[in-house]
Amino acid sequence: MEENWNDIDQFTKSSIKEAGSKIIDSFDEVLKIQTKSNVNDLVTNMDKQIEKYFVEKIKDHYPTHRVLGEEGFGDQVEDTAGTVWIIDPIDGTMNFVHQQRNFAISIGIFHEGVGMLGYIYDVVADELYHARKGQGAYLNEERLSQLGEVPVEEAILSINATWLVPNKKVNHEQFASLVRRVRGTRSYGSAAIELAYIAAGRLDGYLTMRLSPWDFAGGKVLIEEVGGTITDLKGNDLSLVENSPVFAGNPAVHSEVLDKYLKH
Ligand code: 2AM
Ligand code: CA
Repeated sequence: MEENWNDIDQFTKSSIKEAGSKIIDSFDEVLKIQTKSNVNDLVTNMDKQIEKYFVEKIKDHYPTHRVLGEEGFGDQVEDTAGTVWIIDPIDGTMNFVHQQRNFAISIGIFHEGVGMLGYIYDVVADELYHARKGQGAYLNEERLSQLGEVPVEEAILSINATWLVPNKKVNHEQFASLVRRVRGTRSYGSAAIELAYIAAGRLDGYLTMRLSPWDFAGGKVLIEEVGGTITDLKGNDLSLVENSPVFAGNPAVHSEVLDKYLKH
């Protein structure tokens, strides 16, 4: 089926702004906080309310589209046929709860597995990153540049300290040697914001061990639109329906770090 991508783009932008206002308004209310997979994996009534808002609105306007959402109010999506929305209503819930900032709404819209539209809305900063395949990426009204070459020595790498102490998933010493080599490290606690910052050239690399499709779907469209690279830790394409470690970055940084620190 032919989609009207202009129409979908306008609809998504206005829905995201409205959802952002709902979240800001909720700062005056008492949050209901629950835990999910472990005591630090938080979910609030707002995560659920915002996802429901998107699912209901999308089903109303685009009944043939499927929705994969973190909180499970959308569809059971196991393949990428047709048009699929991949939504995280609040990425960085821990930041939302503890800091009331540094969280984002993330949406990627895919057609037959191809990323067509990507959005990351840093609600409190009022920064909407958006991209449409082949038509450029923007931060609010400003067009983002294609990513230029950055040497690893001048790179800012986003990585969580978890991966620099002994852990079950990766060789922390190899990561420590990379951290010593780059210019600096940061960690914002929202995968969506870290991916948006890669697209904007504010970060040059982002390494993380456990993301779900809704954490990276919007960022993938944005990053690819500015010539960045986003893969798993071996350089393979990310699946849109499975969890994966993620390595995103400036193409020069991505290729060198992959060869020297990750592939073997
Ligand atoms: P969330 O806030 O939507 O859960 C924090 O380091 C980043 O990783 C956030 O983007 C967070 O998304 C995500 N995250 C935290 N725990 C996760 C888990 N168990 N699986 C997948 N993503 C996770
Ligand atoms: Ca979330």
